[in-house]
Parts: sequence; structure tokens; C-alpha cells
Amino acid sequence: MQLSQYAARLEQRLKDRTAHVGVIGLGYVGLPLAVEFAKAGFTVTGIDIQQEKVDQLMQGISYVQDVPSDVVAPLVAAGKLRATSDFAELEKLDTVNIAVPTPLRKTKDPDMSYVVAATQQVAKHIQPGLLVILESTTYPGTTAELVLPMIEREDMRVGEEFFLCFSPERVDPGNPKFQTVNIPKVVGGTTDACTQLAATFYGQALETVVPVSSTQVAEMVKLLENTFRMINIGLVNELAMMCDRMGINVWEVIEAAATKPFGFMPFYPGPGLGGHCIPIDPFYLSWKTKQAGIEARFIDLAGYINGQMPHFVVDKVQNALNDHAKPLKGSKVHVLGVAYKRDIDDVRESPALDILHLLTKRGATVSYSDPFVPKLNADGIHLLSVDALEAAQAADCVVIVTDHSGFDYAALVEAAPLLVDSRNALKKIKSEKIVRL
Ligand code: SAJ
Repeated sequence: MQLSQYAARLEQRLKDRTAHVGVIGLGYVGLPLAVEFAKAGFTVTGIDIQQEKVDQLMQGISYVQDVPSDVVAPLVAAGKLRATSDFAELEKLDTVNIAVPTPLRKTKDPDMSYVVAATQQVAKHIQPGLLVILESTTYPGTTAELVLPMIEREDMRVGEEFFLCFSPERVDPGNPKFQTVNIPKVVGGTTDACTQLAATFYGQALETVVPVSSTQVAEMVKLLENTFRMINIGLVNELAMMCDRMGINVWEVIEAAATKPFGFMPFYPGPGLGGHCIPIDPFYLSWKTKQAGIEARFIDLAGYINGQMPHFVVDKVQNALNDHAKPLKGSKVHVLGVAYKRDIDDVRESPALDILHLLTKRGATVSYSDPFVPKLNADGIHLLSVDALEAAQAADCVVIVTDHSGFDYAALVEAAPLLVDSRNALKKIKSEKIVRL
């Protein structure tokens, strides 16, 4: 392929690692990426609008759990990694990755404001030869329909004077086995030259690169990955409600099904769907398909079922108390775990918030324990985490919402008069006190 003069120059700078790499958005995606390229020998400039993040990084301090400060500090000291809030620094860059949030609005429509703001800065400061790669999870078509028109102009043609790609982020915070460097990196370009340059770029720092034919394919890859999870979680949540009605132990069913050595992948029912990926990403897809006149019925149905699980758990608590001649109204209910999944501190979209609201609405007195969340200020809930054993003794019912590995489950079963287990955390304990999902 005949590369333009700028493409040839960039390719050379990537190969001899003299390219100046940039990352906009220094969060759990952007910071690990910036560190990998600095470790690979590039000079990296991270750009973030939050000055406190910039200041911490320039002091060699990391605020991202997967990136230790003792990795950041030497890179900053060596001048390989620096952070700034000044977007004019973009003028010195050869490449820039955009890793900013793509949340949902309350109306479940995509909130592209962060991507637009970052792209405006790129368009304002872009110099010829820049490789731009969007990494934020988004609907198929974002790069071609939103980002490209904001940057392209007469003297700045994509594939000639600048290069534009999409590459889905696959960071799994806290995953001990898979980190940025060894997670295969899918990337699709606006033109073949764009794809080739991005493949060369990622190949200099990451173990495996998976080029695809377009930005739309790359955008859709990520949505398939996370929609797959959301729908399968919805399937087992519906199965849990079926089994509950039929008196079948759904956990035993899934455990036995998981012995199938092929063609099956276990998912587990729970109190609902939390986090900043799985409950969000599929609605980027369904929003876009609706515009194309196609109803994403699986996504909508799974979203409904997953959304029902907090109610299902609170009904379990109410019925369990009722079986002990106690109305939920006026009972003390203690929630174990409020993070959206085990052994992390993130409460975004956590079903525990819905469960706390529902319990309160039905007249219960609520408290919680979560070693990762000492205080809870979200969705109008303002509580402090309390000692689990003491609270379990004083409660009328304990409900396990997040199965943190640090809880002493045997002692909790001993202490509590009644427990509702939404995570099968008590699978090894037999007791009349336990009501399982
Ligand atoms: N959940 C269930 N049942 C399951 C699995 C998860 O109820 O069988 C719940 C969790 O409790 C949580 C929510 O779903 O509330 C999401 O859990 P998750 O395990 O999918 O974890 P996330 O949200 O951290 O998802 C991330 C995603 N990573 C990226 O988007 C880059 C996802 O693609 C990963 O597959 C996932 O981590 C992972 O495997 O850990």
C-alpha cells in the first residue's frame, strides 16, 4: 500500500519509538494504556481535565488499582510519562487515544458529551500526521458519523494528513490474569492506511493486535462482548425466578450444567446488574438499532429482567420475615455488600442501591456493611458501613447482596436470626435460617 508522506513518517516514528504518544482521559482505561506505552519506550503525555489526577501522577502517585505507584513514579522521573490538563499539548503529539466516559443519560440515551469535548480539542490542536484512536465504548458509527466530520477539513484529509481508528477498551479492573498488555487489542481504521498505522502502534506495546476492516466493526465487537454478558445474565436471572416458583435449586442446576465441557458458559443469578459497562453498553447498541428501524428485543427484555431482580430480592426478604410473623415494615434489615460486584469498591449502578431504596420504601430500617465502601453517598442514600456481626445480631434479617470474600459467613449465619442469600455465598452452609435465591 502506498502510504502518504505523513503516514510513512508516522510509521517510521512508531517503529523507532520516537513517536510522541498521547492519551486523553487518565482513568482506569487511559492510565494503564499510557503506562504501557511509556514502558515500551515512548514518550507519553496524558491529558485530563481533572487537575488533581494530573498533580497526583506528576508526583508519581497512581489512583488506579491496576497501576501501582511504584510503576508510575520511575516513568515520570525518567520523563517517559507526564500528565497535563493543557490540551494545547496535542500539537506536539504523533498519536492520541481518547479514553473518556460514555455514560447513559437518565433517558437511557447515549451521553456523548465527553467524546465531543475531547474531539473538539483534537480538532482545535491537530497537526498533520496525527493518529487519532477512539477507545470509549460507543454505538457503531460514532467514529465515522460523529468524530470524523468534527476533525476532517480541506487540508486535513483522513488517511492522508491524519488517521482515525476505533479500538474497544477491554480493561477488566482487578483482573489478576488479564491486564492491558496481554488483552488482545481489536482495532479498525477509517482507511486501510489508518488500520495499518494503528496496528503498528499497538504492536509496539501490546502482545496481540486484531485488525478489523472498519471502525464500525471495531465498535460493534465491544457491544457484542458486553451485550452477550448482559443477556446471559438476564437468562439465568429469569431461570432463577422460574426455579423459585417450581421449588428447584437454580444454583445446583447451573453447577451441574457447567460440567458440560463444550457449548456452555455458566452465568449466575444475582440481585441485579451493576457496573459502568454491562448495564450501559447494550443500550448504546439498542439506541442505534432503533434509529435503523430494528428493535433490539433481546436487550430490552434482558434489561427488564435484570431490572426486576432487586424487587425479587426484596420480596424474598419480605416473605422470609412474614414466615417468621414479622412484617417488613418496622423490621431491621442489614445489607451485606453494596459494591456492584465482589471484592471491588465501585457502587456505580449497584443493585444494592435499588434494594436499599425498596426496603426503605416498604418501611424497613436499613443498615449495611461493606469493607470496600466505608461510606455510601449515592442515589440519595447516606449511610456508613457498620460492623457486620454486630449488625447481624441486632437485625431481623440479613440480606447478602455482594459476596465479598472477606465476610465471615459462618459467623454471620451464627449471629443472624434470618438470612436471604442472593449470591449463593452460603452454599457450603446448611441452616434453616437461610433463604436462597
Ligand atoms: N453478574 C451477575 N451474574 C454473572 C456475572 C455478573 O449477576 O454471572 C453481575 C455482577 O454482579 C455485576 C454485573 O453483572 O453487578 C457486571 O458484572 P461483570 O462480571 O460483567 O463485571 P464488569 O461490569 O466489571 O464487566 C467487565 C467488562 N469488561 C469490559 O467491558 C472491558 C466485561 O466485558 C468483562 O467480561 C467483565 O468485566 C469480567 O469478565 O470481569
